[in-house]
Amino acid sequence: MISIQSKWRYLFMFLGIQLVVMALLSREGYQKRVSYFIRIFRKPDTTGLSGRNHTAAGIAGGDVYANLSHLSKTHSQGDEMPYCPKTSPLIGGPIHVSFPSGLTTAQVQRKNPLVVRGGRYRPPDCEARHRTAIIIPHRHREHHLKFLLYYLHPFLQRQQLNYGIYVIHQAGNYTFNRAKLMNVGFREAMKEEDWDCLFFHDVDLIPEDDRNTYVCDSNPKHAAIAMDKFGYKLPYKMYFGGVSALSPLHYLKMNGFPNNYWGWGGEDDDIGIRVTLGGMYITRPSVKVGRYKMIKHKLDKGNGVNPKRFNMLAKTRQTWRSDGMNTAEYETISRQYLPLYTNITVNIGTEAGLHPPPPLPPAKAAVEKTDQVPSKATAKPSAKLKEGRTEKMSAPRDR
Ligand code: BGN
Repeated sequence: MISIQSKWRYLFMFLGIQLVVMALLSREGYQKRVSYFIRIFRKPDTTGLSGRNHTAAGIAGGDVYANLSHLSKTHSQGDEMPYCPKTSPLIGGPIHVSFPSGLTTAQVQRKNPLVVRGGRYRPPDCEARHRTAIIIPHRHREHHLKFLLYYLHPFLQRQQLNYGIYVIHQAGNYTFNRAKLMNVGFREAMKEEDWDCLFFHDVDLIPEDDRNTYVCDSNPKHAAIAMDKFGYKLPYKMYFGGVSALSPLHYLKMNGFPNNYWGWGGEDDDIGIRVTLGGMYITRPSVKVGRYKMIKHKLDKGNGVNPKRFNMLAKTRQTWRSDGMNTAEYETISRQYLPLYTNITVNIGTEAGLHPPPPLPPAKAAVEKTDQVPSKATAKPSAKLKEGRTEKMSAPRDR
């Protein structure tokens, strides 16, 4: 018969052998499997939004709100405020990004007490060296916007920027036009402030490293060089999508962005070509720093793939001077200064113009069999739309 004492002895021996085996496995390169077992016994992070963690590619990431809490609410007065240091002491490198389901806009507001009306911020303790506007083309992506704001506000505060966030919301249900909305964003943001840099930012891309500074270079900058969806690599050499940064001068040199890319694809390539046509080149941060996590989603309704994009891209060289910020027509429907951003809702019209003719009654349409007016061009402007202000951009300065 085995006594109780010897039972304990066997149990300890068994556990000891287990530990030795795990140590050996770990030494032999099975660290991943061992750490998997260790993680099972660790207490999970219930909020998913704080603390250190690992991104998809295994780089440690910190809490984006760490080291911001000590910033005081009162701005220093008068001339004596010194310039912020060239490199912000608040920058911490990799950021942990996750998307928990319970996040609310009120929580994002509470986390950002120094952000004022319209989503504006400037460092409380020093004079910012840079003024950056973030332009976000938007429709039906409120959920993504909430996450972007949760991460972007502290990210920009850590960089000690004077910044403002503009969400440019396309009114109506006609096909989405990302590039034209960015033209609107440029014009509307520049009306408010002499921004020295504009970041054109997709709503579903979250920066994962705050060393990716949101300031402009001497040439247009493509910031989203390494996205998780492309395996943290540039998908092709001329890629200019996701997040890009241009100074007002860069923007004028390339006549802004094209207005006629309706639907998904090609407009970012057109913008990339314009950089070269404007006599400039594309700069990029390193792949280590220009990392982004994309919030997963399906292709939106109203943003189907644009079948004309290949033909249009082939003609950019001929069209860029006559289609761009000098021809972007739109009507501002509303401008709201919300606590976390400025929301500008615009009518950008359809392929048939700003005020497309109303659709023909079905019987007449069948007789005429016309296919000149696209079938979706039914965005009849409402009374509210008609009240809006029509904008036509001024011609770019000669280069
Ligand atoms: C490209 C798209 C881009 C898109 C990237 C990444 C085109 C034009 C035809 C060559 N370009 O293929 O718009 O951002 O993929 O998804 O479709």
